[in-house]
Amino acid sequence: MPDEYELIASKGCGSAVIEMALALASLPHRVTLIPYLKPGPGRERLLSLNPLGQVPTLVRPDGAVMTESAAMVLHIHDVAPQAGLVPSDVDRRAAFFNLLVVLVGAVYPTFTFGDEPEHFGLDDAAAAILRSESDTRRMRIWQHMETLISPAPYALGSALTAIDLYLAVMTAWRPGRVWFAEHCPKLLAATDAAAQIPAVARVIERNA
Ligand SMILES: N[C@@H](CCC(=O)N[C@@H](CS)C(=O)NCC(=O)O)C(=O)O
Repeated sequence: MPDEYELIASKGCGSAVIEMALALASLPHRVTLIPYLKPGPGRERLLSLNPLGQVPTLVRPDGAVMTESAAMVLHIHDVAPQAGLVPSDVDRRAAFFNLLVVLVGAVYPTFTFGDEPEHFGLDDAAAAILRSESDTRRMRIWQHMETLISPAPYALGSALTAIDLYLAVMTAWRPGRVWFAEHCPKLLAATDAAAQIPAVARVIERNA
């Protein structure tokens, strides 16, 4: 259907952030679930749209393809500003931009290189080191982010933004909730506030 977005997604992946954003923005869309790492027609199509083979990959109603979640969030905000995915005042926007880029430019790559380190031509020993070093680096980044927010109840104040959507998805990943509860309780509090919103809760449920 030409009037809708197609989100190429995998269960439990960062595509859930964009699924939440599309739902909150009330934009017509369909979700195509694929096993993003498994050779086959789903991955072949993904690779034809996004040479990195990553999800989320978003096909816009006019057929244009977007391959970066932060760009998708900013685009969805352009199309549906009433959803408030990006704050409107200058100070909050500055904090938002900083956190958004930390999430996609610092946190996400620790998974890119740590999740399947053997894909980078490493032997078992080197792969184990890369995984453990990227896990350690991620914990440092989260602890830095913890100092940047004061949830009230959302990461940037009384209104939910796209930062909360990333937190709702990414705090479920390594090192997991138990670690966040001990080391980053503010990030977890913002996560739990976001999870109270029905559209967010539905996507979390579908991705569990
Ligand atoms: N910078 C991308 C990262 C997306 C990403 O790494 N997605 C993971 C799944 S959660 C993936 O596709 N990993 C496979 C790979 O990087 O080869 C974004 O923010 O959208």
